[in-house]
Amino acid sequence: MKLHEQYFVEKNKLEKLIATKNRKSDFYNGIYDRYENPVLTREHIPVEWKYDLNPEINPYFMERLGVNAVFNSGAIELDGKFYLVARVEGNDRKSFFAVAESDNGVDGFRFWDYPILLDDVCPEETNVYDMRLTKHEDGYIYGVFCSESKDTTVNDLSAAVAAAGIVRTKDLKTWERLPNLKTLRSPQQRNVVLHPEFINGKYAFYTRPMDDFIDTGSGGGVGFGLCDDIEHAVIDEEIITSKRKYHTITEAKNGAGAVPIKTEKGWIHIAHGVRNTAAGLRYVIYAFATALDDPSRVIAEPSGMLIGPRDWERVGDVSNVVFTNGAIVKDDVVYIYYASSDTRLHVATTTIDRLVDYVFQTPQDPGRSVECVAQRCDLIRKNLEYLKSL
Ligand code: M1P
Repeated sequence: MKLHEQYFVEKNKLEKLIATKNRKSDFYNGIYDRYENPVLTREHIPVEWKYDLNPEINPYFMERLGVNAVFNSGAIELDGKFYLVARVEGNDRKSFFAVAESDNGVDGFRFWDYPILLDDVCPEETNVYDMRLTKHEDGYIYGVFCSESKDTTVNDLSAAVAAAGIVRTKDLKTWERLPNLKTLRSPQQRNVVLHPEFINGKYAFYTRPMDDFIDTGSGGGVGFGLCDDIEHAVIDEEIITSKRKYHTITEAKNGAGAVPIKTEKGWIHIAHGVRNTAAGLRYVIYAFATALDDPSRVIAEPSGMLIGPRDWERVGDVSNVVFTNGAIVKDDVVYIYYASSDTRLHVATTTIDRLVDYVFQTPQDPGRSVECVAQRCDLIRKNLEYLKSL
């Protein structure tokens, strides 16, 4: 029997999509560029992952294992190529990881033949997602992700527990699973990121202490903790770096995103902040810097968001969300991979110089409307005076 004719149609659609050039859009803020197309979507999934190609078994060429979304992706550059470890969510709601590769970081992303099959070392684990990839100075690439299990201690069908899973690799092909991170003082963890350098000879993690699966409760923001042994990672004390604050973009919660970027002026962090609204939680991306000699100490905190959901980014499975867990720096260009509305993945590009300028020169949030207006009036007055002087 021959392959179903629709197979070729679907294959051609995929090849055309991968070959589509991605151009900068006309969005302007001087800080970063946005692009016309997402870099990864559910349409990028290989045909062989969804259909049984054997016409005897699948005469109607039906999707047997559909894919719902491709979004929050870890990112890494290796030997000049751009790699994303994407969160792929099946129609069955389970997420898994898959590597997609591109030569230029803005288009042409193609999934490898197989997704990543993790070692099944954690029988209670139901779901995995949002891997952060750290090129650590110990020589390994670490993937830290959310490992989600059912909370069997309460009588609630949807109660869950989030922990930080850890894997390591040298080539993104062979993955060694390590025991999950233990944080002695925080019952749950999500959005955990491994710092790329040793701090006082120890592994350093950005954490997100949480009392509950959704609510961070007493968790005050992005945490920071040290551990001696990555093969049995245990963090006792977590101190808070970037704090949640009342009436800001981080009021409900925040979390580390991309692995911090080392610059001459400090470590630059690209994270997410969440606030509550009548329409539900709103997720935006923000940036801050910490000191080179102490990556837990915040030294610059520009006001407000860096990236907010715009136009059609606002709509998707979980609307009004932008979220990042990966960025790549190559030849001083910074590629920030961010997902919109838990549905698809985009890229925004900037440069190290621009990012440093943004983080260190953007004024802080003064905290109250009246002071924010005064801040803006000051800018306007200086501008009008400057224009008059020309
Ligand atoms: O749905 C939005 C995001 O929600 C979670 O983020 P947080 O832990 O800060 O609430 C994550 O599950 C993330 O995957 C998701 O994009």
